[in-house]
Amino acid sequence: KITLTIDNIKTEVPKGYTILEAAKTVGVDIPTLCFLKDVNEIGACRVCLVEIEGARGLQASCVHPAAEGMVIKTNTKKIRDARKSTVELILSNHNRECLTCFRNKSCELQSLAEELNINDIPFQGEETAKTVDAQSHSIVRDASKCILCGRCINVCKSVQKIGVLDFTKRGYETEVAPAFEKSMDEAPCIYCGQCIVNCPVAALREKEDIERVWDAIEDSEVHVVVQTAPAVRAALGEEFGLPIGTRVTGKMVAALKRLGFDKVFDTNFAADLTIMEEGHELLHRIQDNGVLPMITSCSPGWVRFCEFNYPQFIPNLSSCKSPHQMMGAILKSYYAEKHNIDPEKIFVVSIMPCTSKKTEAARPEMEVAELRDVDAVLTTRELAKMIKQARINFMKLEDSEFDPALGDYTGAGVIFGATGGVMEAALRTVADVLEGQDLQNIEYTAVRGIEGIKEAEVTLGGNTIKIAVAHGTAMAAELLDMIEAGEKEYHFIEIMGCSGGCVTGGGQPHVPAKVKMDCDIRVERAKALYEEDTVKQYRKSHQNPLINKLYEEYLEKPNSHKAHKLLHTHYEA
Ligand code: HC1
Ligand code: SF4
Repeated sequence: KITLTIDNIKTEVPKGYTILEAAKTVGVDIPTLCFLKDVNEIGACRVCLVEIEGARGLQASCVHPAAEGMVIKTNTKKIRDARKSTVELILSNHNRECLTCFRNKSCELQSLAEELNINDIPFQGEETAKTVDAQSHSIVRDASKCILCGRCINVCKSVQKIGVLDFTKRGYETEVAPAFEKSMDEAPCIYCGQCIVNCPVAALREKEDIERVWDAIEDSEVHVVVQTAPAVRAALGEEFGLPIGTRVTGKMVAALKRLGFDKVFDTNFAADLTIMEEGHELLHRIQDNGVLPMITSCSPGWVRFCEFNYPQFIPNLSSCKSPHQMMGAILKSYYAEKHNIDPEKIFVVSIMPCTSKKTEAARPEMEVAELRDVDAVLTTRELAKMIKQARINFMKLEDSEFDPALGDYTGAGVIFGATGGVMEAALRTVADVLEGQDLQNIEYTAVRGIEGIKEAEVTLGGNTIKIAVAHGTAMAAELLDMIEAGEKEYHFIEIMGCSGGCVTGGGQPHVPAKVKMDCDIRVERAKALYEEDTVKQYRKSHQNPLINKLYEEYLEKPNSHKAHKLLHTHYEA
């Protein structure tokens, strides 16, 4: 432990703490901009400057280690002036169309300018033509908004181990972009959107699709169905000022009904359906010497990562479409028939915590009889925008329920949104099938949580099933490398493209880096889902009465010919 004084407050902190961390312990809040805990700790922007008694010049507190006996000041005129000049310099070369900016009111640079009382930019920096790349289905890169903080570069490189983005060109022309002036679309980008959720400004954002959805709602000829992913309910409330981890299922459904969707269903229903299909696919692969380990394929970011970087594992991917795609296929077949609606007149909207889902929905494989499974994918942030556009007072909404036709879901479906959730849901079903009974012990805690790769061995009906769970593509790579090297062997693996699973997907509300210093949003949002699981009447997918009805009336049995046609696909190397 070391003792130091910050703004006249004495404190004791563990060795190895930076000044920024030490200040936090006594409630002294130093502003930052490029800093992103554990990811971008490079002291580049020099906003977090502090004065250390006896040291020459001001020091970047996010990288400077705290030392025994230090006397530190964080709020003197010299410091305030230096911080102000730094931010003025950044703003002088920034596209300052704040009023019409995507990140207006959620921009970390804007908040900082306000805090530092910057009312004027005393000089205009060099203006260079900057690229806007809107070529992909998922992500828009607008270099005129970029402040070169490097957060996205390091998230992509170190958290995801992909490295699509880097500094390119030089001097005033410097941009953060894929190499060789490629579009994101031509680079091996998996569209996980982790760069977006960690961008302090609007340099990276999702490709919006709100207008197309409004048009569909407006068209009285079109039957517009919306479905919500499990993780959306765990974060949407943040857009309306609720604490991180507040579950808003009922209000979310009420808002969707008010927006004018004809039917509001839950992707969780289809998550239950996925478990039926995937659970049986696993049993068949084990019984018939199929390709093992089988790896989940519901995270499109992970699927792209596999296609780009580990194509040798493509045969291991489950042939199941992801839940929201399955839902689309069921809506345009079973549901259309049952309710006598022309499937061509059904417009399916998926509200997802994920930016990669936009590209997934556009994949050529994701259609049946020339009808797209899903017609539009909106992120959680886009849904919040629609609610605000419609001037709905979210906080005053009475809870509402999903429409009954395809709205029922089990606790197993809900936990899909957190890392380990798909595995746990699958085990609940596979265990009952193999044991031939309704098992009471259904909480597989070994696959929960956010620490590294999770492994377990479960003995079911005399069979030992070896499983593993990885989240974030860096961890996925580590796991696949061990399997390739023959160091590990499994039957079933869950991989999600984002660290923490869907709850921290690239389409979720922005959380400022400052807040992320004290709170692990992966943990808080996941809690909201596990809570919902415990209050559901049914907690195993095969107990969902609507799922059983769907098989009885239409699909016959899991992995039937019809189920294959609608709910499965295949990926090619
Ligand atoms: Fe997910 Fe899924 S859990 S992929 O993380 O399998 O996006 O939430 O909707 O489709 O159910 C995302 C979340 C989501 C699908 C399901
Ligand atoms: Fe990297 Fe993901 Fe951003 Fe693509 S979307 S640049 S893979 S962080």
